[in-house]
Amino acid sequence: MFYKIKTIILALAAFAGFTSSFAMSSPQSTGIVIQDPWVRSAPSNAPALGAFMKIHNNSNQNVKLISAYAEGYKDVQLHRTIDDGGMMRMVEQEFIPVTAKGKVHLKPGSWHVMLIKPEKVPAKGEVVLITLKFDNGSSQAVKFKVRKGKKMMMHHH
Ligand SMILES: [Cu+2]
Repeated sequence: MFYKIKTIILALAAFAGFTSSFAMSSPQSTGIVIQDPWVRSAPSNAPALGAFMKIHNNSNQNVKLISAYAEGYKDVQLHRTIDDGGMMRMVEQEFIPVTAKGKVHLKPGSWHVMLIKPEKVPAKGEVVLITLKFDNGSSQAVKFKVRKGKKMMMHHH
């Protein structure tokens, strides 16, 4: 019994060691970590698709997401949805700021990456590779999974 527990603990320790070394060798040496990247699924004739994620900035410097690129789209823009006197409107942004030791949540109704004029709208479950460029000189290619968006608002009758 004692041996069994010891084996499990050793296995856990080995696993923890593996995952932490894995994290260190990934391209996040700049301290920018992308979490939960996803593209909202859309009808096959959709003129644009929204891409969302959490950007964590573990560095001591403010950074800006300055551009995004994906093959198969006419343009990829940085957007923010704003409340313009009760009208929700998307406005193109020059950058998306992420404060030092902070994070920004790109989500429907807020900051997002806009994939414009797809050659072919990706289906649910497919992956869109988007390259994100930051003003600290780093860039990373991130796999965004296409999935259904949560319902954005409830209608009260
Ligand atoms: Cu948009």
